[in-house]
Amino acid sequence: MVSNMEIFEAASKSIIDQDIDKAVEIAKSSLSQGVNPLELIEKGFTDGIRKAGELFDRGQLFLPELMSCADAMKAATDILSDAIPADSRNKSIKCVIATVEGDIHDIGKGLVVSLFTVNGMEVHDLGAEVPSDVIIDKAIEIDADIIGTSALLNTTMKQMKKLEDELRERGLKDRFKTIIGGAPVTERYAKKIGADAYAENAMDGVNKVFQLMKDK
Ligand code: B12
Repeated sequence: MVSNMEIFEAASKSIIDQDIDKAVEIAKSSLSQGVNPLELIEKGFTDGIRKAGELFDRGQLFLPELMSCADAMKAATDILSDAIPADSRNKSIKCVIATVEGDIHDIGKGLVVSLFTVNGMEVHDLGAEVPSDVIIDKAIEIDADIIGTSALLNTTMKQMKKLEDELRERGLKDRFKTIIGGAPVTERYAKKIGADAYAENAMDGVNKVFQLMKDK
């Protein structure tokens, strides 16, 4: 019998090895063995993509290889996200989610969309590289409660400040609660720019949204 720890390690390795078939096989077989899909995403596949990022950082992995790692990650997490049990109690919470302008990273944002959806929220996923005015216009159109944005680059996190500034300029700051996330983003940065919450990961995001809705 293979332990969960061994499965997480194999999942992580499949991403670093850019082995899409292996990643899919691990996702499928783990589900049939009753492994918690969220735990497998966090402790297995996410660990792998972060390690791949470190190798890239040290020049030991090139961009096309990192892209193959990302493809394997997406294939596995798509399967696992579909298997997370859904909760339909929070349909009244409407969210607009996007990766900010100039930033193509959408894996983390995709997990946020999946977890918000399975936790019963109505999620409007605008994709990646989305300008702040487009995000705000969509939030107005659907009468959103929450605007969630993701940034993975030091150079694009300033788009989150731009969004806050635009909300203030348009007199909309009190109408929507904002939540931000992504590797370079911190709680401190959220406070500095006036975002309502920061989330370390997708599940933290779900809990923070519930908290924001209580305070609303
Ligand atoms: C995969 C990856 C890519 C893939 C992206 C594929 C895709 N479709 O997303 C590819 C290969 C295309 C890529 C491209 C680039 N990348 Co890249 N990439 C990564 C890598 C390895 C992993 C990111 C990831 O998917 N992590 C896994 C997910 C699950 O984690 P996450 O994104 O952090 O999201 C979680 C939380 O942060 C949180 N969260 C995130 N967003 C939000 C939003 C909300 C609302 C909430 C509630 C929560 C939340 O919840 C998520 C799930 O738990 C990182 C390294 C790293 N450590 O982050 C580098 C990294 C981000 N990339 C980097 C760079 C430099 C680039 C490029 C500029 C490279 C180049 N020279 O072209 C380009 C970017 C081009 C552009 N304009 O955007 C740098 C950024 C440095 C910096 N700080 O500015 C990093 C840190 C790598 C490095 N160490 O050098 N990249």
